[in-house]
Amino acid sequence: VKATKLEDYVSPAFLVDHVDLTFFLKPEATKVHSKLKIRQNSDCKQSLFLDGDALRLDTVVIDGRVLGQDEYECGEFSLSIPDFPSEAILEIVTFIDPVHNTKLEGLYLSSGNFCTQCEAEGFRRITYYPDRPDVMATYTVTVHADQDSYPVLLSNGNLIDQGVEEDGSHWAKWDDPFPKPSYLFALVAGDLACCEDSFKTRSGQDVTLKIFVEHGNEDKCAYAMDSLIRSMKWDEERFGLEYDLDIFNIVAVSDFNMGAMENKSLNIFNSKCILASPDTATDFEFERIEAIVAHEYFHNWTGNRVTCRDWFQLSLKEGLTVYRDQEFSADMRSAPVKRIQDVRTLRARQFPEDAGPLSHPIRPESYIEINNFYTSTVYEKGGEVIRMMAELLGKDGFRKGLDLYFERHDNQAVTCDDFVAAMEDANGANLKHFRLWYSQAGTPEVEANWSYDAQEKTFTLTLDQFTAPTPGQDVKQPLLIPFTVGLIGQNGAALPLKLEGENGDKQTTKRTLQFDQDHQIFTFVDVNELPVPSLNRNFSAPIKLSTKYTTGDLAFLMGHDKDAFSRWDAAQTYASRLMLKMVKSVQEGGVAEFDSQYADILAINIADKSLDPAFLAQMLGLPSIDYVTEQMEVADFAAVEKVRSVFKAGIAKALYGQFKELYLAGKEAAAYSPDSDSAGRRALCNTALGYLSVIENDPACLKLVVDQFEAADNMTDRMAALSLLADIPGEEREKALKAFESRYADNTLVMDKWFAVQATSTISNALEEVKKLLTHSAFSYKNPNKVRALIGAFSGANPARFHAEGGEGYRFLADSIIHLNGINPQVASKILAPLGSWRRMNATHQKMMKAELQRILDTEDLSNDVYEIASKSLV
Ligand code: BAL
Ligand code: ZN
Repeated sequence: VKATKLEDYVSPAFLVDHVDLTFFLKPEATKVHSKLKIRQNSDCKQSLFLDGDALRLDTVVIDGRVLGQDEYECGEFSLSIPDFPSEAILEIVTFIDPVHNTKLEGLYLSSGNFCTQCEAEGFRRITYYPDRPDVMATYTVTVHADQDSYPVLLSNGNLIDQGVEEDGSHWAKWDDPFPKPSYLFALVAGDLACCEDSFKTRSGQDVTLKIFVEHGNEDKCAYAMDSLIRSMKWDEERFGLEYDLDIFNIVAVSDFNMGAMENKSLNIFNSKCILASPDTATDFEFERIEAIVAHEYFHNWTGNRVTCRDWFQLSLKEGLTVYRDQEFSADMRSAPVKRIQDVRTLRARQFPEDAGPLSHPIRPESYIEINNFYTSTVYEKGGEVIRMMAELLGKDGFRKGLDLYFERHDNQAVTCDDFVAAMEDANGANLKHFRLWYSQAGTPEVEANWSYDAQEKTFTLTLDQFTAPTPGQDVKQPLLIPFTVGLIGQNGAALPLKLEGENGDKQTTKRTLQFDQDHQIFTFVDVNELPVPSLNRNFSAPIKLSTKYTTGDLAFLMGHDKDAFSRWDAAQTYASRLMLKMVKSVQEGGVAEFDSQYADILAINIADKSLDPAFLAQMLGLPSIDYVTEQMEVADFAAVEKVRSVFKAGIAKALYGQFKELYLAGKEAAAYSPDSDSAGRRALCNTALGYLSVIENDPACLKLVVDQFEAADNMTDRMAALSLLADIPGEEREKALKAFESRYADNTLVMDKWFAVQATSTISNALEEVKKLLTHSAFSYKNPNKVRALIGAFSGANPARFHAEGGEGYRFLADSIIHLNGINPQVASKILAPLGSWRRMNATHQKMMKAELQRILDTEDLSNDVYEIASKSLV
């Protein structure tokens, strides 16, 4: 198996100026006629090389002349034509088989409708083509299909013609005037309902907005449409970016490998990222829909108008677009809560990835299968890298850099270096050292120490950074870390921050230090009292911070830090520290005793009426099992799960009265609305219910949960109650699961939640239940959402059951991956990661996990996707 390497990049030998595609859609044998206007891109004569996969070649024609079979070479994954003219029209006819395309890459059928997914390398499964992002062409696409079965025919750009044939078929012709790489090509044909709205751009252009869904789902598009309109307006206001065509279409499909895809003017979405109604979607899902609709729309500029030169540059468009959608959500909702949620996700997904066998820089240097690099590192850490640049250059400086980037590179395929160069040149800045974030993998560990000199009135902050070796990178350099700090005085006031040697009277109480050496000392002067430092405020850099905070300091920050993120983070640090102490005690044969001081500080937060309910809900949320376990030398998920539940019960008992009050007050709130404030109130109310639910031997508390489940008028409250009940064995649990199942049996997306809630349950026989559910009529290995909801949720979000003593969790995951390898390799390799965490386990678990990885590697016909992740995980 051959790896593709960044250092081997060469520009394409031939370019394509225009693509003219004609499709005759048939489920088993779709005919694709491709007509390419090609020209040579280099001086030396070369063969024309085209990518192809799972295609049946029919004819090849150059400038009207049909080629004989000896005039080209057709391999399993390529078509090459020697002595290709320096300019020519190449026509190729191929046949493809969409109905048997279970990989869901290229053209396939979902619920009887044709749709495509071409990123990263799916276009080669439609026709022979130089399938690489630096070949950008304009496209004209004509789609022919049976009119009754497929009344809606869509492709990129504008509809320029359509007609009906005598044989019952009809056709539509689409033209996209913007040059684009093949990965942005899209086609949809089906029997779909449509919701329509419009948007006037700030320069007065009317844009028709359409969302196509399966019939019966028309009532679940309103939130996605509203999110789209708000995204379009926000991008104009914040970044001066306007939409550039008369039509913007979104299609929601049930079978989709990703969340959504930004094809030019024809976004295709996983239906779970579009469809929402109060009865079917939780607040979390409404929020995710808003973010993903925005993300895909924002790609129109950051990704489509300016795209990637090669797939190593994926973070050029993904990191930047993640940053943009995060900023959008922060403006639409509570910015501090959004930041906390994003950091939670980064810590839960990216930090473990960067600490494990699959660690890679945000701009990887080598891959076997590019699908494996749509990772949390490329996306979320990539977003953090952009955020750090914005922090260093300031809001206006960042905007100037982005303006220059578009001015220089519109309609081009470029690199991450081009982006950083635009940021530098627009600001007269030097980001040479900062660029290391693109090439160096691993999460930097920063240790902060400090001392206060009461006589000199100086506060000395000493920072050390260290990044552990990662695969292929033994030696690490110090990074430029923007480290935002504040000093808090004894009464909670922000103290002025003046560094030694600085002149002037300018007083600032928050500043970002440029920390760029292994070891660095910052001395603040004129500090009139002993402060508590607030560090890496708003998570200014994606690092792991260790400090010498006393528990008193942490309690103080939890009550006084004006930086909401750091206030929350102090709670996470404090709670983890206490839990780890309890784990140690349990492991040494003692008992896990809850330290009620922690509850006392939470009580102060609950009493603080100035706190936004959504933020208070975050303050009350405990660190996850994974987050706590990650801080152990040898992971012991069972012990952490046990201790965490004792810790939670301890808080619940200590603050019983407060939680009851919070809960009852929350229930009095106004009628349901999906808006951010209402969602925040529900989050707080359900957090309180979560605590009440763990009070043992209190039928009144259990009744609260059951009553909420039965009386809920929205999915957030219903699901919150169901997930609490799912952890409490007994009759009420079974009754609720049955009721939910019969209520939503016809709603495939809601059934995913029903699968996931059982897969992540803490009950002891969760795995047996999961195995039984594999035979449930609503489950299908062919639907990625189902696989992720049941198998992915069990192995990725139920750590204590997955790492069960006997290794049955590992065997189950390996069996599932081996089965899925033959159906959908992309989905199979995406759920493999938990097996790669063996290094952190004890010897017995290590052995079992490695044996399962080996069993996967021994599978016949192993896909490149699975091979790459399994082999790297085992090394
Ligand atoms: N480009 C793949 C889906 C997304 O990141 O928007
Ligand atoms: Zn994206």
